[in-house]
Amino acid sequence: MDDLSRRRALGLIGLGGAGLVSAPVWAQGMIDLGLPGGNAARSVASGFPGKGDMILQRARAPLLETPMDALDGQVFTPNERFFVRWHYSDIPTSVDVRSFRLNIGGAVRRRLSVSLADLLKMPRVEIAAINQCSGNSRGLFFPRVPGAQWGNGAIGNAQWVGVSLRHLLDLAGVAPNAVAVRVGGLDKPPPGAAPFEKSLALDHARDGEVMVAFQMNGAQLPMLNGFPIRLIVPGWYSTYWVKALDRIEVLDAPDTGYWMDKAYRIPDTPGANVMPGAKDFPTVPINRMIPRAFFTNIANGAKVVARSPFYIRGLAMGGTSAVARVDLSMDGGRSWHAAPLGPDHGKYSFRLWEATVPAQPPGTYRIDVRCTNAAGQTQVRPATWNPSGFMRNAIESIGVTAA
Ligand SMILES: Nc1nc2c(c(=O)[nH]1)N[C@H]1C(S)=C(S)[C@@H](COP(=O)(O)O)O[C@H]1N2
Ligand SMILES: [Mo]
Repeated sequence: MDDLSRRRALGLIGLGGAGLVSAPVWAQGMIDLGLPGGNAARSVASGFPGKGDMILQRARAPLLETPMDALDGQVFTPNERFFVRWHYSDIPTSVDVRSFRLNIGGAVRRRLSVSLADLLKMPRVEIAAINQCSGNSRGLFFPRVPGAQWGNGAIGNAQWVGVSLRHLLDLAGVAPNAVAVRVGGLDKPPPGAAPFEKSLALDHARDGEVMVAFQMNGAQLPMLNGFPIRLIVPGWYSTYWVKALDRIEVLDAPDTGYWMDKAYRIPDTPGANVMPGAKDFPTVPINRMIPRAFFTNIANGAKVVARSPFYIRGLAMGGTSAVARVDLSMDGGRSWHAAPLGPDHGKYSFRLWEATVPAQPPGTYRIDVRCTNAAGQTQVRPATWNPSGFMRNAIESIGVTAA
């Protein structure tokens, strides 16, 4: 799965020249997550079932972030390095695959109770899709916001195989007055709290892309990523990607549950942007993802050899449209240069980008990366802001010192 094994010879991209930026300017773009030793020194844990080294945000309920090196050089994120996020600590630790049932009910002609054996016999769909937490990169928001202080690693991409939600809804027969589809999983709320349930508008649920997945990168789902089945909502933030899915309920009225009505809402403004301190703005449930690009083989503060070209690469995503281009700048965004892209795995997948930066004299440089999708959406500076730290789409930067 190493796209770079197919790497073609690259020309030097036209970066540099007037690209020298003084340290104080680029330093403003660098935000430290405020942990001892800086971003690179966050604690790493390897003791979680099915997981390798992960950045430990919280042990219970688990919040495990993917280190950038696990995202480097490949578009599909290995299952054992895929990030983990649960809200409630009572999560499934084992599932009896023979007695497990996915129940489908509510506004349907007939209720269904589907075994895993039944599910595996149904027609399959397959899609490459990025799973990204709404709060990915929240730790980079400024002014700072409360919540899990994710760096850029609350994201992963996988090849998913499963059964389309439309197929299951057709088997149950959706009632004419249905408007939405609510899903829930095996994790349990503490007394008095609402179960973690999310819903999609009926047309979205029936678009043929939303699926109940039982396979992730050719293997069964890791327990912590929702074994035995989870919802996949291509192009949408992962709050909708309900794990350990055990119930689907067709609703004849909009979902007014806590996790749709109160949580995971964004300002109803372009880019979900509000002024820090703003209150009482209208909100909508978070929904489609937007373009992003990341550096994966080089981090802020990297040292490179002066007067020698150096190779940089990373990943880009388009959100709900394909990655159209990834551009780099070394003059603070005055000029942009297209980076060559790796193979296309579909519009919901990561796409690899790479570049060779021409030799630079000794000094400190800022490199910016920006993705634009086929619908013309792109990344911005200054960064947008909202009090939940959702939907970051700032142009990402790293500072590099050539010496
Ligand atoms: N059952 C269940 N599904 C869930 C959640 C949860 O708490 N319970 N969290 C959601 C959120 S907010 C995220 S970011 C993703 C994380 O998916 P992952 O752990 O597979 O990376 O799961 C989603 N699905
Ligand atoms: Mo999330």
